[in-house]
Amino acid sequence: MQEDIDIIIPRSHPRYESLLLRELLVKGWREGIVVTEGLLAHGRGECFDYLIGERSEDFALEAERAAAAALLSAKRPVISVNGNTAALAAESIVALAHEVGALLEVNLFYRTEERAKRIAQVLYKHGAEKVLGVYDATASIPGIHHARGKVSPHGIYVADTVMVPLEDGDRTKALKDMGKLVIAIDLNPLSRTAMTADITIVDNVVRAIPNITRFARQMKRMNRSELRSIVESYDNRKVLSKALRHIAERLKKMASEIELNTYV
Ligand code: PTJ
Repeated sequence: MQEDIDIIIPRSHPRYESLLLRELLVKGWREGIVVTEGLLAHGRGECFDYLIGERSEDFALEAERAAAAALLSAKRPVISVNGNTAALAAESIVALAHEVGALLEVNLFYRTEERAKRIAQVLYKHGAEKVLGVYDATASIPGIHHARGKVSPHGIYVADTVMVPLEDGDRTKALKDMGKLVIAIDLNPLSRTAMTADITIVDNVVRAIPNITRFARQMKRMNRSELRSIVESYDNRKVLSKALRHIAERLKKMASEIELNTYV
């Protein structure tokens, strides 16, 4: 895959990393893993990442640390996987699930049984031992109608903590209404998901997942009450506010530099 992409985009291209992600999404779309709407969602994410500066800022690291503590101290943690996440971060998401002892579940906004199977295959290919949500999506999230509310009765339905990369606000709220702690990964700090989740990671999923795994490794020796105190002292409103301030200040600085012709 990397080789195929190298033919299309030279590594010397200044936007190589960003274009690589785009190509991974397109490949996932061609293979029936990513839904067409997922390409649009990625474009929105790209734009916010551009404004943030395409790096994991302090507000992201703070949320990623809290997410690691929440997953490690949960009784039944589940990581939800959709098309975009499978295309961009299958390997690292399997590694994270392994590190924190979470279950992996395919949960799709635009659900088809065929796509659910394909996403599970991608996860198995990257070393997942068990993937829920394909043949056992027999429970429903209360208040969410149609196939997008289908979950496993052994996974998301009974989880106490659910991590939802690139989720929609509706389901985030419904999961919270079920009493679950919700961790979202969303580059848009203004999205309904970002505003509704308990822990919002404003970072690209490709950086966020390995960062959470790294924090989890560092926290492995902490006991449950130490981990819970990290989660309880975490303030999502402050983190979202920091993300917005970062974007605003960065844009102001760039505007001044452009005016003075010092922007590079
Ligand atoms: O595979 P499915 O059927 O579950 O569908 C997945 C999508 C993403 C199409 C579906 O969940 C959807 O329509 O999502 P939204 O409502 O467009 O929200 C996606 C959010 O993820 C937006 O706020 C984007 O800014 C954000 N986003 C996009 N790419 C990334 C991202 N956040 C983190 N990392 C990214 N790479």
